[in-house]
Amino acid sequence: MTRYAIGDVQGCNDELQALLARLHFSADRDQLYFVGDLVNRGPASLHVLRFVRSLGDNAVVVLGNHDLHLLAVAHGVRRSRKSDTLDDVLAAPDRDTLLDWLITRPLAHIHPHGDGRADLVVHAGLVPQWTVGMTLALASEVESALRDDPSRVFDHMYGDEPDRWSDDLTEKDRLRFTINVLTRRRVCTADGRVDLKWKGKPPPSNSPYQPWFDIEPRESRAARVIFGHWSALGFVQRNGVVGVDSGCVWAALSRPSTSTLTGRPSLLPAAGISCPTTDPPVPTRGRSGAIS
Ligand SMILES: [Mn+2]
Repeated sequence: MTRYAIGDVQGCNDELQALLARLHFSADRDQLYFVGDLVNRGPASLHVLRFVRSLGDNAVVVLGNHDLHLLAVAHGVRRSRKSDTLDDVLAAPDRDTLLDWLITRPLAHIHPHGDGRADLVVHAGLVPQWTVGMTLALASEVESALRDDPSRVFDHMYGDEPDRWSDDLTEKDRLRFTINVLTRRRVCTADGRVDLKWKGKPPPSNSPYQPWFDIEPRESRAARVIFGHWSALGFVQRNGVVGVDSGCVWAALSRPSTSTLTGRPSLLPAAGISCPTTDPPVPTRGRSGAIS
């Protein structure tokens, strides 16, 4: 069995299928880890949802900000934005089946390797103060709240405050902060203050804000963290993390989809692949960015 981590698909079904063909993916044999944002911006969110759901236990999906936005729109808490491409999902005859499946996906997933190592999968990032255990507990609290009363979560989800972690946050603020960190944030300060507006390339080295995984000390080092959400960063593997959002949707929107897989690795809808479950790790394979 091979485990593949796949970056933000964002409705790019043709590119996803082409990537899986290139990997010789077998649903009987292999497992896919999607780092969130299955939907929106691209042209085929409905097909992506149907396909990934059909994989059953062979696909692990964590929720991204676009997935949560789709759910908030479906629950009538939020209106579609002009740039959204979610209408096919919202009008589908099987929309309830798909959305009921989507809303029960986790915000963080841990995969223990059995030898003391583990992979932690989230969409965007963590704060330096969170351990792996805290991250899973906070994600679990959001997952329970989404199951119990989704509209209540979505009502309070939008907003950038609080911008710093504290053990004393109220339940509502804790839910929002957890969602913002796990699904939206890219940079923070050494004391954990987040700037949710930051997009584009990482800040200059003299900025107090740095990529979340470059802040030391980071309490989540017990696991390798696999994440997406930052297409301008591209594929990154350092400091105990693997970032796999290589911006498929932006390449796909500006180029014919058939060219996507013949281009540079950064045009792939996924970069981080091949997480072997046996030691020693298989070596990096070719240009598609195998991780070990
Ligand atoms: Mn995202």
